[in-house]
Amino acid sequence: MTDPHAKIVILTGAGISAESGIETFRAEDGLWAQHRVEDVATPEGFMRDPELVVNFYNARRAQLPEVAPNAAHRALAHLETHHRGEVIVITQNVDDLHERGGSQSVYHMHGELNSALCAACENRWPAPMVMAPGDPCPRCAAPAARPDIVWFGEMPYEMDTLFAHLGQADVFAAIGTSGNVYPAAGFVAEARRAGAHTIEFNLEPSAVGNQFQEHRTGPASRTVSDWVLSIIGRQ
Ligand code: BV8
Repeated sequence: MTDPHAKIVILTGAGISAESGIETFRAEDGLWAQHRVEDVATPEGFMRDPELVVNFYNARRAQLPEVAPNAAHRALAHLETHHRGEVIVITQNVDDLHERGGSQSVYHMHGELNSALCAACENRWPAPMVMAPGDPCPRCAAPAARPDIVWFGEMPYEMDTLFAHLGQADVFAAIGTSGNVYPAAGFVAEARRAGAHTIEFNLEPSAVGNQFQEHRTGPASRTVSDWVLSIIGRQ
C-alpha cells in the first residue's frame, strides 16, 4: 500500500521503450549486436571514427518519429499527474518517449538523441535530424558538434541532483533495465539506504535483481499500468 504522499523515484532503461519498437541494448538482436560498444558509445570510438558514431545516432534519431510512447510511459505520466506525492523519472534512455507520453519531471542521465553538444564550449542546442562530424557550434562556431550522449567513461548528467532525489525516496522503482551499467545500477542500493521500498519491473531478474524487495514480472506496458492503477485507484 503506497502512502498517498510518498515520494516515488523511478529509473527506466531500454526495456520500457521495447514495446514501442525501440531495440534494447543487450537482447540478441539488440543495438549492441550490430556494433561493439567500444566503437560507438565511447569517446575513443568517436575520436577513431566520428562518421560511424554520428551515423549510429543519426539512425536512432531518425527512428523517433516512427515510434510512439506505450502504456508504460503513459502510466508514469498519469502517476505524476494524479499522485499527491512527488514523482521523479530518471531515464537511462536517450529517446523522447517519456516526454511524449506526458511526463514532466524527467532526467536524462545519459543524454538525449534530440540534443547536440559542443565539445569545445559545452553549448547545447536541439540536434538536427542528421548530424555530421565537424558541424559548427551555433555559439562558438568551432567545428566541434557531437551527439549529446553520455558515453562509457563519461560522467552521467546531474548526478548530485539524482542522488539527492534517491536520498528522499519512499519508493524506488526500476523499469526495464538490466542492471549492467553503473552508476545507474547502484541506485537501488542508494534508495535502500534511504529506507525506500524497492520494486523491479522486468521480464526477468536483472543483474541487481536480488537487491529489490519486490518484483513485478512481465511486459512493462502491463505491469507498470497495473502498479499505477493500484496507487491512483485508491486515491
Ligand atoms: C561512469 C548512452 C565514471 C549511449 C549509455 C566496472 C564496474 C562498475 C562500473 C564500471 C566498470 N567498468 C566500467 C565501468 C563504468 C561504466 C559501466 O558501468 N560499464 C559496465 C558495462 C560495466 N559506466 C560508465 O562508464 C558510466 N560513466 O562510470 O563515469 C566517471 C567518474 C569520474 C569521471 C568521469 C567518469 C557511463 C555509462 C553510460 C553509458 N551510456 N547510454 C547510448 O544510448 O547509445 S549506457 C547504455 O546501456 C544505455 O543507455 C543504457 O543506459 C545502458 C543499460 O542498458 P539498459 O537500459 O539496461 O538496457 P539493456 O538492453 O541492457 O536491458 C534492457 C532490460 O529491459 C533487460 O533487463 C530486459 O529484460 C528488459 N526488458 C526488455 N523488454 C521489456 C523489458 N522489461 C519490461 N518490459 C519489457 N517489454
